[in-house]
Amino acid sequence: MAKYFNPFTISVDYSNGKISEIAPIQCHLVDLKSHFSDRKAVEKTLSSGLNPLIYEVYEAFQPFMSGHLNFGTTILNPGKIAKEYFFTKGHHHVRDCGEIYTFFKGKGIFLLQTKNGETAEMPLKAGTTIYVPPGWAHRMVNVGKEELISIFCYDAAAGHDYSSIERTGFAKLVVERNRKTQIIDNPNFSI
Ligand code: S6P
Ligand code: ZN
Repeated sequence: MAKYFNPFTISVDYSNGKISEIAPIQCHLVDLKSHFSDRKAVEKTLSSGLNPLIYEVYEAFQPFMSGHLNFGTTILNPGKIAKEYFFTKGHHHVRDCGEIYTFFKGKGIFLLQTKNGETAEMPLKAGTTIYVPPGWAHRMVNVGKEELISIFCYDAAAGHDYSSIERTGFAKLVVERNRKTQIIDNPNFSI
């Protein structure tokens, strides 16, 4: 008889999003070089010797496994490169599936877009749960002064397509202008 997969628990520290049983995946500025709109500002920061940690992801399943749900936390630090707030890379899923995020700390904007050119932007704060339907690329942006922390859940076999976003960019940028958070069109976006 086939052995069933063993149930398990993890411990999420809701004050900082860390999960003690899991080693996080870290994403620094150097990993997002081609994603920020002001490349000169990125190069200036890196060449001054700074390479800030932009976000960490703790995920229960690595590698991805069919039939399972992957889940874990994302901790996106506050900060900006020039006028643009820190964000996650953003991706489509290879195998289209929905995804749920619940935010429990911080303030942000969730950016979504389809390959048809539809876009959506959702404000985020502690208590916001967002459903991302299949087909929507997604990125979160931290527009607050503290970490933006969420817990996510999606099909563990979905896989990630980062290359589409690397090629097109996101249709919208989230920037600070005149001390206000603004969502503007990305002049370099192309489908
Ligand atoms: C995975 C899920 C999250 C992200 C994480 C970082 O489908 O959406 O775990 O991986 O928020 O974002 P990104 O775009 O770097 O994977
Ligand atoms: Zn995803």
